[in-house]
Amino acid sequence: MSDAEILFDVKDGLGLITLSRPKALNALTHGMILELEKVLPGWEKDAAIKAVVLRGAGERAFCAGGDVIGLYREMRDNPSGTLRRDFFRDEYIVNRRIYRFAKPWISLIDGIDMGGGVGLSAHGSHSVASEKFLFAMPETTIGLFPDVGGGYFLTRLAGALGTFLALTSHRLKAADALWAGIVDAHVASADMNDLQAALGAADLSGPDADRKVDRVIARFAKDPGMPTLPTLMLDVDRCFSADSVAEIVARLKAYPGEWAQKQLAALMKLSPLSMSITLEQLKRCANRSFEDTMTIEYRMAQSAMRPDHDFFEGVRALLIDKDQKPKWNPPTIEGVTRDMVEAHFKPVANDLFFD
Ligand code: QUE
Repeated sequence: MSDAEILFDVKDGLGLITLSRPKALNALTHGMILELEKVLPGWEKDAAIKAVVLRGAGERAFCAGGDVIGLYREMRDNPSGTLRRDFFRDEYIVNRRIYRFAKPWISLIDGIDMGGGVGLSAHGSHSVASEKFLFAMPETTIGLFPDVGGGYFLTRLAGALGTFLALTSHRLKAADALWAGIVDAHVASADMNDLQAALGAADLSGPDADRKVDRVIARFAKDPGMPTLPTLMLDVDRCFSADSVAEIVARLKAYPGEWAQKQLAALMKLSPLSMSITLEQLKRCANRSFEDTMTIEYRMAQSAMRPDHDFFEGVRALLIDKDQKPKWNPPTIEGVTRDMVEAHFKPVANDLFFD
């Protein structure tokens, strides 16, 4: 019996973590983030733990993102609260811990993996996706930007794929995520428990631990079928490799075929400010270290926590009132000034730096 939102267990030499808010699609709360940062440093040093396995409770999700509803409620009900300052800081510290983790970090992703969930999986050494896997970085939908290290992994994908995923919130299933390099293998949902048991039974010692994990996963891996991205990449690169949101919109308008017009219609619903800061984020984070990226994203997140920012309007319209009609400010791409974008990249009083 437990009402904990996150469960920790050590079994067969594995550190097992279960995200356990199934009714909220295991969306990450500040409490879950603090628990992770409390446990992980010890696990990293503990000789009895050879690897970490991360999973989500319930049938639907690995992790749908950060608990943005909690942030919205604090903004509305407790303007002087500290959650908005601390949530992103502590989340990004965990993202960085996973990126630098000294042992295999294996996410068994058997459902929705979006936003904050991607921050817990993509920076680890191994991500395994089932047929229920569904990936997206959907933050521009709610007036935010693809954080949790989006600036790091999205800028390392092929061509303009990262920009496309960041701006459109395009969803990927296992075959496409495997093709893109966002996950490492496809394993059937029904085989996930057996894979975990095999990892527990395996020798994962020594400097070659990651390769040993590869070999265990390979015993369970299946062909996820044909990816759709290879045929899409020509269009993605031609339309999304532009320097500005206005130029991407212009290219989509001029591009023949149904696909481009569909992307255009999708972009027209999103926060113009979100799209502009996201493109700037990707430009600034390309070829930067993980730590530099998190410093940049923390500055951006603090800008987005102002009560009049599109972020709170987006959460209100999509997740609280569910009217699906956010009133973006400014309402058009032409209305976004250079100063509005630059303001998201200025140092903040409690800047996040790593040593
Ligand atoms: C964009 C997002 C998120 C989102 C929807 C978006 C996000 C997030 C959730 C979410 C989903 C279900 C829940 C919950 C939160 O939705 O980050 O608490 O029960 O966490 O369009 O970025």
